[in-house]
Amino acid sequence: MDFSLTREQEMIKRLAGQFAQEVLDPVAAEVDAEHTFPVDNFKKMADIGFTGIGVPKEYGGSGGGALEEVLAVSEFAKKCMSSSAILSIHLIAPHAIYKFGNEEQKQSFLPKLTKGGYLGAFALTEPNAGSDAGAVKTTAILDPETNEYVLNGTKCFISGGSRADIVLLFVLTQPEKGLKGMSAILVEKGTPGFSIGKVESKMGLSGSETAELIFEDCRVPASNLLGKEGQGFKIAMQALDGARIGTGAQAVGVAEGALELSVKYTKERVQFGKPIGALQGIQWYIADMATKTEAAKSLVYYAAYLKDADKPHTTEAAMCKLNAAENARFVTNLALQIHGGYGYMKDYPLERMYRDAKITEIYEGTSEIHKVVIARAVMK
Ligand code: COS
Repeated sequence: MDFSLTREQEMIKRLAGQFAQEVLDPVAAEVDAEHTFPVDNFKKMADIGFTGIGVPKEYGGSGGGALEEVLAVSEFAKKCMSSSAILSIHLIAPHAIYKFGNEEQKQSFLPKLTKGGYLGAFALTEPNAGSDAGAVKTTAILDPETNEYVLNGTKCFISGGSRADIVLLFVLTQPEKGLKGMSAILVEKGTPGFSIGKVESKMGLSGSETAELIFEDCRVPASNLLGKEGQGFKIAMQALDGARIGTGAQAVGVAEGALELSVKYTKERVQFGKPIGALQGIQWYIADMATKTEAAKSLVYYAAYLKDADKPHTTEAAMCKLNAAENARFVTNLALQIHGGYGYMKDYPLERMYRDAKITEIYEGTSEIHKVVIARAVMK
């Protein structure tokens, strides 16, 4: 069993770490305070090739797979969770197109998403279809005369939705069949009948704008159907299997970032005549934070390894995401506690990391849903 990264993977990790330090860190607080999508950060990610991770070079991608994605996403999350989430969520659409798309769709959409600076979004959730993803109500009915799908319905809580150029949308093409009538369709920004509704005000992850997407008699060419009619639910679930590894990576990254800050602070902060790191109570905090984060990272890497080896990874993706998300909350909470009053102030990044970390227990499936997925597999 070899736990080491290859030279290329070490290089990606280093490059992503440097990018996070030089590009993301300086604007992370501002992105959070202004609640704005960091357009420049995303364009720079595209210029370097981060937005094409997991897609072969022939389609404008940068190659690599789930582990390379994990490395980049984690490094970003150490400094700016919003930017890390933007990358991780963006990658769902190109990965799904690469896996399920036909050659024409790959040629037409992938280069834009991998290196062209186009942002992708994943639109499954609806007001009444959250954890119960099969309860989607948005319809796409084929008009045989024009060979277009006519879309009607509303998606909500769509990460990056207000900025996305290409939306991977889940709809019912045969509403009478329920989730077996679900299909995946690609919708481009600017398509008549497609508009942005409410942009949410959130507790954290403020740079990753979360929006409502509204479809009113929106006509999309039938050639934008990804895979076959009726395959939508499985495409969504498989896309989420990958996305959950990405969320696990975000959670590991934010925990690592909070731990690094805490270690530094415990050496600098003097109370009772000595650095607080000399106090055993603080050492125990640091030991727990480091051990649990290392364990969370191993599980995320393992799920990524399974995905890259083309092995079943639904359960491990759920496990790694569940565990890393719980750990991110645990570690950012302790990191804030170690920083005391300073940690609670907006002058320090701890309170932002604490707020941002919470979302990893909710999006791409709640912790409770992951327990359902895991228990079903274990108890089968
Ligand atoms: N990969 C491939 N196929 C899958 C799958 C996966 N990971 N998970 C389920 N399926 C298939 C099943 O095999 C089943 O196929 P058959 O009918 O051919 O047997 C079909 O999909 C329906 O599966 P299931 O019966 O398990 O569906 P449920 O309605 O019980 O839902 C959960 C399953 C709860 C796991 C699903 O709804 C889910 O993941 N919910 C959370 C949604 C989510 O993460 N939302 C966040 C969106 S992005 S912020």
